[in-house]
Amino acid sequence: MYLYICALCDWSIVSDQNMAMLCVNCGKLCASYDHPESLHILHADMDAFFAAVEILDNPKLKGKPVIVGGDPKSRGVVNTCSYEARKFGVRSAMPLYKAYQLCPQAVFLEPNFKRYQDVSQKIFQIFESFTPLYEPLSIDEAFLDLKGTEHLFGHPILAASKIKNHIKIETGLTVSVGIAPNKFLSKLASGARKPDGLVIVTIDQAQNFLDELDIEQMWGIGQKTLPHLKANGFLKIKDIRLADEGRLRKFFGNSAEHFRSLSLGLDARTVITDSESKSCGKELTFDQDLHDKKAMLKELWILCEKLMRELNHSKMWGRSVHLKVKTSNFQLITRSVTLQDTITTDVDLFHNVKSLLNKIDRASLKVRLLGVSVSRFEPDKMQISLMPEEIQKGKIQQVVDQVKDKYGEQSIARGISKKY
Ligand code: TTP
Ligand code: MG
Repeated sequence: MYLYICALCDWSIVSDQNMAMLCVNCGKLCASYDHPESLHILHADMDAFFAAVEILDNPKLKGKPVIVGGDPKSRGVVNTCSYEARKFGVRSAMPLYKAYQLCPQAVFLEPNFKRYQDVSQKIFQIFESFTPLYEPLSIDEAFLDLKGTEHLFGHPILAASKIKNHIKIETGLTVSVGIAPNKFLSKLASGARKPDGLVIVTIDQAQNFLDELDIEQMWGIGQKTLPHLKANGFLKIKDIRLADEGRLRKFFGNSAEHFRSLSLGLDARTVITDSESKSCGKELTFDQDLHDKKAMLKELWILCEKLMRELNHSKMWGRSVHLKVKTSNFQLITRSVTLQDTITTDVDLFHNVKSLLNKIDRASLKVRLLGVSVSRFEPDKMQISLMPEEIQKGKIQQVVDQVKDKYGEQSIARGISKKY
């Protein structure tokens, strides 16, 4: 399947043939995109965000190198800078004195976070008006999954132009957008032609697009690992794709397969909305490290009971359960599970946490902290079950909560608490 879009008037048509298509309105040659149904993940990132807001508020700064961060004689760092300042090598997180050395003629400004937050809110309202399925990544960027919005805004490529226009009209700012079959590709696409870019990477283009990118662009490679990889010949993302199995394992260990997949343009991660990414949890640090499973389960039951009570009170029922274990030497171990239905009782929460604990190798484990949290909330959507035992469990939980509300935390205990 191919999608043809006219760059001048946005006329579009889908065809199963790959051919030269002329726009019926303008007679211009249309751009063509293979597998258009896969192009639904959009990444949007505002250009030089803090600096762009400052220039918007003071148009005299337009065209000048502008550095947001504060007084260049202070000990702070650069928040961001305009693209004019970037030509001199100034970058985010660089010490201000260094930015001054590189570009003394720049206008240095104190950040005004309240103002940036307000603009950010407007931008996210625009994202939300296109789809409820958006995942904020920071103050100025988000992923949007536009699947299913075609009847409202046309193909995501057309929706992307509309989003860019809306943002420009509502805020006066420019945004760069990438559209691709997955998060990894769309994020790289949005950064490929900044500022004010719109880059589409189709399945067929993914390989060429990635092969040319420097290894720095690969997600998840830390600053410390980079020089080591480069010294060993991994300079481009292509070098990961082409490395043989043994070599990849040597440098990437257990993550070899993960990085290989990314280098091939494969990324199965879905767009997670804010309500899914938020979590609520309880944790406890112990005066003396815990060694045996029974002691751990006893503490976990207490955490589950407290957490579930809080969640029931705020009517927040989530589908993902997370267990956090910190060892005496500060190693952090986490295990998670996502369930079909939301968790509504402490007993269910505890059983899931217990299964997660069983997944951890506890031999010679000394535990200094345990934590339980729940995420992927479905607000006000307590799972309705018609199974008699589920109804029964829900009723018992309600009674337990009511008794505790009225007579205090210690007034009633489940049999389970006596077991551990
Ligand atoms: P970015 O989107 O990383 O940068 P940017 O929007 O300024 O520029 P680009 O066109 O490359 O996207 O970050 C968004 C804002 O977050 C940025 O304007 C300022 C702030 N920020 C910091 O305060 N410190 C930092 O180290 C970074 C990276 C960003
Ligand atoms: Mg940005």
